[in-house]
Formats: sequence, C-alpha cells, structure tokens
Amino acid sequence: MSPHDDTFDSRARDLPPAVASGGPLESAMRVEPRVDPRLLAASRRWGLFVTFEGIEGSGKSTQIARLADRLLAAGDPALTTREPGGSALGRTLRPLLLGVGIAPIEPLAELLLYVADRVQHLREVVEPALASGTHVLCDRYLDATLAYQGYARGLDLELIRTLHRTPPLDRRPDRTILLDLEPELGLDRARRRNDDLGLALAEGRYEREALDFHRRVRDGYLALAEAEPFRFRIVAAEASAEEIEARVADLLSDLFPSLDSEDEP
Ligand code: ATM
Repeated sequence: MSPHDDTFDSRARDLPPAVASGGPLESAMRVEPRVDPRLLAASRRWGLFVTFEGIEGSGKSTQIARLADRLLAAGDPALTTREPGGSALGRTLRPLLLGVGIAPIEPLAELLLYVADRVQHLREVVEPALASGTHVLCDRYLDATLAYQGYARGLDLELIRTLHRTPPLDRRPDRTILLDLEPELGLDRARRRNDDLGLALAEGRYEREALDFHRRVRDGYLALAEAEPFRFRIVAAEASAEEIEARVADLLSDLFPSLDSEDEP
C-alpha cells in the first residue's frame, strides 16, 4: 500500500461510520443540505457604498447628484446622503459644526461630534439602505475625519482609527472618489457658492480657516489615497463638470456595469 493510500485509509477511519460508509446520515445530507443562514444572508445582494471626498469647492455634491442620476436612469437603486447631516441627529449637529461663531469647539469635541453624527447616520440610513440592495453615495465619510481632524487639526490619526474599529463605525467604503483640487481654487469657489446661496454664516466656519489648514487637508487626502490605492480613485477637479462626470463613471464602471460607456447604444 502506498503512503497516499495509507493517509486516505486513516482519514476514512476517523469519520463517523454513517458518513464514511455512505449510510443514512450521508444520504440525508445529500437530499436536504443544511445551509448556514449567515452564508445565505451574505449571498443576498447588498448595495455598494461609495464615498466622495475632497476639499471645499471640489464639486462633490454636483458629482454625486450626477452619478445618482446615471444609476437611477439605468434602473440601479441609489441613495445620496452626506456627513455631517445625513440623519435626524445629524441635521441638528450640522449647523453647530459648520456655523460661524455658534460656539467655540475644542478639536476633540469636534471629532466626537463628527463621530456621533456618523454612528447615527450609519445605523439609521446607510446600513438599512445597503441591506435592502440600495447603493449609497455619501458626500464625505471617515476620510474627511482623518483629513480635517487628523492631518489638519493635528489630532492623533491612531485615535481616530481606533474609534472606527467599533461597529457600526468599522464599515469601510467599497470605493472612494477623491476630487483633488488646489486649495486656492477650491476656497474661492466655496466662498462664492456660499455667498450666492446665503450660506456664508450658516456653513462658512471652515472657509475661514487659513489657507495652510486647507493645504494640510489636501495633503492628508492624498496621503490616505496613496496608502489605499485599491479603494481610492483620484480625479483632477479643475476640469468641467461634464468631463469629471464621465471620468467618475469610468472609474466606477467595474463596480457598476451600467456605467460602462462601451455598453451604451
Ligand atoms: P461639506 O460642505 O462638503 O458638506 O463639508 C462640511 C464640512 O465638514 C467640511 N468643511 N469644509 N471645508 C469638512 C467638515 N468635516 C470634518 O471636518 N470632518 C468630518 O468628519 C466630516 C464628515 C466633515
């Protein structure tokens, strides 16, 4: 007998007799396979989680709306949302976080408010949508916290990462689009937009930060993207909205086949 046969024999002897011999237990398993319900849940179709990041004025909101339109037109269910402000609690927190002169906020308090906003948003909006098969397109997420509170305000990146290991904060996007822009250009656009929309006081707290702050945010985003090239796609945001829209669709077409321009008639 070869060593191989010997191994086979000893394995067969270790099995319970009914399975080893093809007895009643084995045939019952063949007729009525028992599937772990957790595996069944995992095989159901979940939505994809895509986040958009970038400095102020990089055009995230425009691009998210355009992407949602494309997906919906192709029959793909998609939800657009944002942080801060995607949940009921978040809508209360947003003016506190972004308003000019509402109340002084310590960097650590600011971090914890963004984290509170995120927990509520994940539980109330993001998780139920993904579980029902709806794609979630989110304007800012964890990378914003790392870039603004970490790289720009100087809070410990490891502290932020540690907080985001606890559910539901441990959810990571399937893809992140980083709209990259020179801070001078972005700030100029953001200030003009806030003036036009009358939002300079309600949402202008970050536009009042020094240019250097926004440079640190941008550099932080680029460092994050470099560290995770599989998740991030960087798009130069100086181009026209139409050009950026086409580029974004192209960069997501592996996840969403309906965005593949070669499939268009
Ligand atoms: P939007 O204007 O893109 O919605 O962003 C609001 C601000 O929230 C943004 N300000 N600027 N410039 C960055 C800030 N923000 C953080 O500082 N940390 C975070 O975790 C999030 C989600 C947003």
